Amino acid sequence: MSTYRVDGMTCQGCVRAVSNAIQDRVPGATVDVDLAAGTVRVAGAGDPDTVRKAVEDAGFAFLGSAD
Ligand SMILES: [Cu+2]
Repeated sequence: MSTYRVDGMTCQGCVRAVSNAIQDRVPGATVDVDLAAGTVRVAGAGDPDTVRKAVEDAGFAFLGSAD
């Protein structure tokens, strides 16, 4: 389980976009977005770089690990 800080998420649509982008690249991953905190928790993904790419491709700013 890893937690990352992601900037720019403002609504449930953003939550869905980020979640889908990560799950597309990391099949089987469980993604838990905390909108208020601006964090994304990913279970089942070992590679932070893959998560970063997914977040950026979805149009959000990846700010690194929040662990
Ligand atoms: Cu949104």
